[in-house]
Amino acid sequence: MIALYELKGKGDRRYSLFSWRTRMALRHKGLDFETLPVRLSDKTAIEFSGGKTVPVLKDKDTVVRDSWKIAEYLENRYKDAPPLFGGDIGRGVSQAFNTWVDRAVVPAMLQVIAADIHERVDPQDEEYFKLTMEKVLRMTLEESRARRDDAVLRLGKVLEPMQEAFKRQVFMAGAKPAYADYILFSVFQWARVMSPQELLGPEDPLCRWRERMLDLFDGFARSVPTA
Ligand SMILES: N[C@@H](CCC(=O)N[C@@H](CS)C(=O)NCC(=O)O)C(=O)O
Repeated sequence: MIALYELKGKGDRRYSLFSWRTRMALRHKGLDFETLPVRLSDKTAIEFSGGKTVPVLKDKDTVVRDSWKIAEYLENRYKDAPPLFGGDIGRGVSQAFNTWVDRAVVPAMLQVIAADIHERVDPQDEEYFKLTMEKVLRMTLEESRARRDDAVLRLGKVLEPMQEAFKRQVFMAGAKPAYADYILFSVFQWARVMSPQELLGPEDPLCRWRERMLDLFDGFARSVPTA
């Protein structure tokens, strides 16, 4: 069976946003998999991958690290299963979208939820998370909490184009969900699993899309431990 190495927080919360891209991609392809929890600060558990980040996917003798490379691997290896990209053009556009989400949406969300994540990581990861995160944020976690209202406004600005897009189409990929949806959804699932803040109002087109995503694969992403 395929094995997915991913982060585990308190109460068995699976909070790696990049792993959520892979989780959804595996379900999209109809592939069974087991998940192997690792701690953020325990790099020995994933040493075999040659890197220091999750997700790592192991499929028999093949080891792939990095969510984008995993998506490409699954698409190439499981050609007969439903497509994640829909051809070369879809793959190119999805990769560009992946980069934009990582550079624009992920940092904007992080500024909103960093302090909440810290409260829910594995206790043995708390110090490591605080040290690395405060370098990324260039402020303490306490300061980030105090500046949260501004961060929520900035996140709203970043997400505006997506709200417009969902007024015109039901999924990022069009009529049916595909990898582009899982890229954006992973950011909201990260927040859902690790932060009690409600970031989307019920009338927000993004909220309606997120509900559709949570319904996919028999409520796969809905039925996990959350904040
Ligand atoms: N580009 C990578 C990013 C992976 C990544 O940054 N993963 C985080 C967890 S969500 C991680 O493993 N960080 C390790 C660390 O901070 O030491 C991907 O898409 O897989």
